[in-house]
Amino acid sequence: MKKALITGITGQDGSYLAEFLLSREYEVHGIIRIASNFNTQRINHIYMDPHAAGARLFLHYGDLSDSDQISNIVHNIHPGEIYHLGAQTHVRVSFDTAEYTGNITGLGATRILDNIRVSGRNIRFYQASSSELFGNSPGPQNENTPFRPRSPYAASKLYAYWITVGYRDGYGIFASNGILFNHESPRRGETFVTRKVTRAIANIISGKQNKLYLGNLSAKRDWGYAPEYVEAMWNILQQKEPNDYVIGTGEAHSVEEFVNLAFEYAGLNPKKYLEIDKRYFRPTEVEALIADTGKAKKELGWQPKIAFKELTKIMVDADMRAAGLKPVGEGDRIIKEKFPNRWWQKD
Ligand code: NAP
Ligand code: G4F
Repeated sequence: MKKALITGITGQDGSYLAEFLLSREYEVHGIIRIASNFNTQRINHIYMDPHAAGARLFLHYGDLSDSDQISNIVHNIHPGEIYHLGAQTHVRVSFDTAEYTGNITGLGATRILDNIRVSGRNIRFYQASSSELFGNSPGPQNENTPFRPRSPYAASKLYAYWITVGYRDGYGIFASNGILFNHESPRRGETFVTRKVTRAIANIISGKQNKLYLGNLSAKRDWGYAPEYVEAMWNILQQKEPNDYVIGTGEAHSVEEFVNLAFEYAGLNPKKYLEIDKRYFRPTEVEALIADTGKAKKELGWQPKIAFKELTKIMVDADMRAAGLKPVGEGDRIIKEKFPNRWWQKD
């Protein structure tokens, strides 16, 4: 049985990836942080009592700041594949927590890679690199576009990107970077802009919120659908040789477009609710990200099915349902049509 270790298993991508790997008959191990409240909401539906016959999902306490814990986990599990997704992932917050972000988002990768090196085992390593690496390099961005990071988060991811390349070239480790553009879903963290908007819509209709405060509306992002992106991660580790790949949709839209589309889909006029609050602006912004995914299409055969408009509808429907409201319905229909054999449970 194939065995995988996922850091960041409690996050958006980690939860989908765990579900995907279980559907492929993997034994899945995940690292979770100790917290004073449960932080496993996104994986509760796949959790199995480890004593139960046939259990294939196992959770281990660990923190990416603690080399000893990481070392014990890697040593005891002997995974064939490690998906390193754990990180402080919020760009705006990284300006307030620059050193911490460097420690977790940057050095965390070294802590894992060095364990692979010392173990001498044949372990494949996936680094969750980000389109934030490109910063203000003009798009469309591909694997040869210069990196110009614009935040402590992006600078930390830059370090992790190059340490991954370094361990591949220097020690022959199968280590690959997936340079993923923004990907969203009903499981997206509530403080990222798409989810903040779709939750606000459900709250406004429920009468629990009457204003939505946002920052820069003009920034453009290449937004895709997270379940499709975790399939790309797996695909990257199944290649003959390690390599680095850009993953995105090839379409860019502004935050303002997302807001307008989501509100109008739900039958609301955004002008009535939207306010700008300076606290959500960043000292340095990444104005436009758009992926050139030629390499991924050619070498991985990977192509997304969900584009911007569909993603928006899927997210609004899911947040309406979560709030106990009747979804508009198009998002649900799109999922049914495009993924008749989907491997993830309904959000
Ligand atoms: P996410 O939802 O924010 O999840 C982050 C995960 O990292 C959570 O499981 C979190 O645990 C864990 N984590 C944070 N600090 C940790 C620490 N000190 N020790 C151990 N675990 C820690 O992120 P995501 O959207 O799934 O993204 C997954 C990865 O892809 C991240 O590395 C992110 O930077 C990268 N990425 C994401 C995107 C995107 O658009 N989503 C695009 C490009 C790259 P808790 O649940 O306990 O907080
Ligand atoms: O949703 P965001 O916070 O995502 P951002 O900064 O693009 O980062 C996400 O994607 C990266 C991949 O490119 C990942 F590496 C990273 O881990 C994370 O998942 O912000 C998107 C845009 C920004 O331009 C921001 O300034 O939305 C703008 N924005 C406007 N108002 C806001 C808000 N962002 C947030 N979070 N909250 C607002 O109120």
